[in-house]
Amino acid sequence: MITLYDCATAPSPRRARILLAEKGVAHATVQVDLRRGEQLGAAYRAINPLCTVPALRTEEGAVLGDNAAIAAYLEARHPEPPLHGVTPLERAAVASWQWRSEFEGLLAVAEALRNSSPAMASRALPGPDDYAQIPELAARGLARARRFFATLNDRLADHAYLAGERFSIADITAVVAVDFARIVRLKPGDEHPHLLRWRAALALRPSMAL
Ligand SMILES: N[C@@H](CCC(=O)N[C@@H](CS)C(=O)NCC(=O)O)C(=O)O
Repeated sequence: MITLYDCATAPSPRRARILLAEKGVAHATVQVDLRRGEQLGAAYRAINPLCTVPALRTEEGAVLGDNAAIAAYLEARHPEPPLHGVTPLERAAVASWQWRSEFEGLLAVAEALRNSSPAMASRALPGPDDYAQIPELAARGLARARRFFATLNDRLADHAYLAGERFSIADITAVVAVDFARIVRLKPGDEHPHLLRWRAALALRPSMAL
């Protein structure tokens, strides 16, 4: 049985949850308690030495330790519906917006949160090693996340979805970043009408409730 190592409250595994639902892949779920540091314990480290969620145990028994591997595997194993684009140009657009949603969106919010939250002192980055917070990065992350909201709004002014007219994995990553931003008190507002329209349209997909 395919098994997702998950944490219901964390944004990165939400990306995998939504992707599995969009692909219609049945799977078991194991919750990893990040608040109690279970990801750093010996049992989980033996499953995923990166000490992060999500991880996916495949039908073949391999463990995929990050979203990039999980997305590549699921697209190859379950090509329908295609979530990485179909035409060469669509595929390029998906790759670009996927990268931007990770770097300008998710990582910006993570930078803001992880460098300011007292609960994350010495855990400024995920993974097996401890890193001290750099308070200046919190403000920078917030500024970058605000810029990302504006970037999405501009892009969605003349496109139904981020990579064009077809829903793709880039939309999954971007929506997870936008929703995650609430944790640093950032929400789309009246100045983001296109972003709000896109978010409302995505809300109709059952996967988005996950
Ligand atoms: N590159 C990884 C990043 C995963 C990641 O950062 N996961 C966070 C939860 S959102 C985590 O496991 N954090 C554990 C920690 O902070 O120690 C992916 O997207 O798969």
